[in-house]
Amino acid sequence: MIKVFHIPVCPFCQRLEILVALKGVSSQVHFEVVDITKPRDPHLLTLTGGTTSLPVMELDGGRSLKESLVLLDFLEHRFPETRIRRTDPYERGIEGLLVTLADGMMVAGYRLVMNQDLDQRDARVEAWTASLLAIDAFLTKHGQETWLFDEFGWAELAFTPFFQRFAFLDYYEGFSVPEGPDFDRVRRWWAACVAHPAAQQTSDEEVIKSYYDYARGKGNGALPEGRTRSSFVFEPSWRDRPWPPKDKYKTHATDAELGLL
Ligand SMILES: N[C@@H](CCC(=O)N[C@@H](CS)C(=O)NCC(=O)O)C(=O)O
Repeated sequence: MIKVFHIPVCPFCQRLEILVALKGVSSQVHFEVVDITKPRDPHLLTLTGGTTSLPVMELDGGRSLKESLVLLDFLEHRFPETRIRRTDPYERGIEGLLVTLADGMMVAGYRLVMNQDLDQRDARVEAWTASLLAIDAFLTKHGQETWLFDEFGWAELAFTPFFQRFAFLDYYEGFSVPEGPDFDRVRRWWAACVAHPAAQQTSDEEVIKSYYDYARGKGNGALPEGRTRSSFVFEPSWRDRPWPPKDKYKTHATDAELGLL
């Protein structure tokens, strides 16, 4: 049994969950939940070599691996019966190239949702828009009608968790993929990715409620000023909490208003 320590709603961790679902090996990979709002268990720090970010994979013989793309590669080779990566060397290179664009888009999207300064907003929107244009151009050149190749594959599973997190941009910034033909290709890909049956581990509601602190400029369990409970706490469950205020630049909700007490 392979054990993966993960944070629910973490997009990097969800990449692994999607791959496991696509391969149909969920009975052979156990996902153990870690509460990001509490100090890390020393055992986890041993597995990661001291870093706090997850996912991390525990293997037999005291071995471990981390970094989502490394873990995806491990699982692809460990369970070769259903191949998700392309086997043709050139096509494999193309999907690898597209995956290199995921980080830039992720950073630009997170910088936009975490922005607290209205004067910075246009520049951050521009950076995020530029990252989408690059993906659109890549898909227009190399992609098929919907997917990069003939079905939801390696590149799709690397991007989809972030497309789903960007429900927070729509909610807190009133901003999604821009209108217009320059974005048609990436918009079509995005819509197909988030609707794929293997990628339904989270929902817009869970993302929007959990990432309220990001919208207030604080990531990874850090607390915005005046608050004592993170929006990533497990109890009360996000399901039982009210929707947070949308206007992150003006309204700063308390623990009580967020239903966190
Ligand atoms: N490059 C890493 C990034 C993982 C990452 O940033 N995970 C976040 C959650 S989304 C995390 O563990 N944050 C908590 C922390 O760093 O303490 C990967 O691809 O696995």
